[in-house]
This record gives sequence, C-alpha cells and structure tokens, in this order.
Amino acid sequence: MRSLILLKPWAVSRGLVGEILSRFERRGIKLAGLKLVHVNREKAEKLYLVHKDKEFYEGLITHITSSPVVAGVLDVPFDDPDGAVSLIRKIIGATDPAKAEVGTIRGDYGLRIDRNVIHASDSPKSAEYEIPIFFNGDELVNY
Ligand code: FUP
Repeated sequence: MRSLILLKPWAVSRGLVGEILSRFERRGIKLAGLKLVHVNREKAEKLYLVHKDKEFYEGLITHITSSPVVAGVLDVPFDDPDGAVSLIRKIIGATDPAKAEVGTIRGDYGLRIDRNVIHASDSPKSAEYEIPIFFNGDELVNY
C-alpha cells in the first residue's frame, strides 16, 4: 500500500529530513518515490481541498508554499490498506505536536500544530488522491 508523505517547510529548513526519513526506513517501510519540491498554490489548494472552509486554511496554504518540502511515497508491504495507513499515522503521531506521544515524529520534532513538520495521507482513498498531485506514475519505483 502506498501513501504520500510531505516533510513540511520546517522539517527541511531545520535539517530534519534524514532523521524523519530514517524513522520509516528503520521500521522496514520502503520509499517508492522521493523529491524536493517548492509547492505552488495550485498544488497546495488541491492537497488541502478538504480544509477549504476552515479558519486555518489560508495559513496552511501560506506555510506549505513558503519554502521547499520533501515529497515522498511510502510503500508499506501490508495486504490490508487500512492497517498500512494506521501504522504510518502511528509513526507520525497526533496532528497537534503538543498532544503527540514522545517517540512519534510530531511528538519528537514538532512544536506548533500549524507547523507540524510532516503530512501523511490519512486513508487509502486520500493516498490515491494525494500521490498524483506530486508524482507521475513513472517517478514511482517497485523493488
Ligand atoms: P493531519 O491529517 O494529522 O495532518 O491533520 P488534519 O488533516 O486535521 O490537518 C491538516 C493540517 O492542518 C495539519 F498540518 C495541521 C493543520 N491544522 C491547523 O493548523 N490547525 C488546526 O486546528 C487543525 C489542523
């Protein structure tokens, strides 16, 4: 099962890319794709479409487009797609870094909910929607 991750602007600017990616690698989760991108407004609006009416929406768009992010596709070797998403969500931790357990990515490296260092797809359906925003099929590798 494949899921999108974005190491958000603060993860890149604070030099946490290697640390964060290693959390998934050590767990045995493979990368199927990886790139450094400066997200434009169009991609940001697509990614955060479900939050369009929330009061934090404009801040989200401004932040994600403010400086480069690392976009990745994780490949979890589970037959059960919901189980794969649950595992990734467990590794990243709760949305608000102040509530995320220590030992999770957000719990160890995050500080503010609106700057929470990593995005990951929250369901198999959202992974299917989100991956093509950042990757063409020929940029993803099976191995
Ligand atoms: P998650 O799936 O854990 O990233 O959480 P959400 O989809 O609920 O939130 C998307 C992004 O909005 C997160 F990066 C955090 C941000 N956010 C806020 O800035 N304020 C809020 O009150 C809720 C979410």
